[in-house]
Amino acid sequence: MTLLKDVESGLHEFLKNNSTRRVAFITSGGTQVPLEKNMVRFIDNFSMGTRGAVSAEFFLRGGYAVIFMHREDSLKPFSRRFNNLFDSLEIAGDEVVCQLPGLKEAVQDHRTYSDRIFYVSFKTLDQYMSSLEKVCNEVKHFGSLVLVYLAAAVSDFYVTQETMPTHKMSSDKDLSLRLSLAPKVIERVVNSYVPHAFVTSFKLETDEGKLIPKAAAALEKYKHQLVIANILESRKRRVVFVQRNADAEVITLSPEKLAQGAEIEELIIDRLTQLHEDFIAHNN
Ligand code: 9Z3
Repeated sequence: MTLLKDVESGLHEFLKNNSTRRVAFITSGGTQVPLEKNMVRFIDNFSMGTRGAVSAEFFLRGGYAVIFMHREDSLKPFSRRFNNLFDSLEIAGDEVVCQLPGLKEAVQDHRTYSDRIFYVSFKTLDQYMSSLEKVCNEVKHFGSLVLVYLAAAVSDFYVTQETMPTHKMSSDKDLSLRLSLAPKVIERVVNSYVPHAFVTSFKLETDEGKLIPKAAAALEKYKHQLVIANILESRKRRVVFVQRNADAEVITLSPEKLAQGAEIEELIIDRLTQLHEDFIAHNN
């Protein structure tokens, strides 16, 4: 695939230019699952990629080089607040004035960090899986200096190529879908793609009672370094860090801070940077 080849050579160059830095490899946004080969219909999910985009900003501010692997058209660092840009423009003759608070700073930050962030996009689950492998291959030699941050909302189910109809499914009768369980790529990430990296996955649930047991089970199964557990509804103000052989750590953003515009990703990345630092010290 030429597209992936371009990504590989661009990424190679990027990593050469950032060879003295720690690397945060972030995945962000939702994966799409096609239902037809000539796709008209698909399964998708809610994620806009806020978690990944905000986290990327804090990793950059913390000195990391960032590989931002995101769903096409999902939110990106610095521009993420300005999706409704055109609603805020005042146009007088040829003059365009934009009074949006923070816009100037965002443009400045975008420029400041442009040499330290590399973008890779995906849309479908297949593209997500193959790009994940390619990027891991490129960063592998950074060893423990790589922090993998799997924030993308990845589909657990998909339609296999063998069972996928070629053409648009007809709508003259009820439709039964058979979805297969998607492979858990985290297993490959930890055991084969980047075995020396610090790997953080996210666990998303809607039922509080299942959150910590599921996070702990994922850690036990894949033996990676950290699961950040979050509930859909409260994800912007509360997360739990779950590690093996340590007590669960709750991180919360107070209502006052939230109202002032603070973001929980700042606290997440602060703590994560410390954990990564310890990890590097013990693995060098
Ligand atoms: C998350 O849990 C992220 O925090 C969110 C962020 C997707 C909730 P937003 O895009 O939301 O900021 O609105 N991501 C991981 C979800 C996931 O798919 N995890 C899988 C699992 O739980 C695989 S690691 O099994």
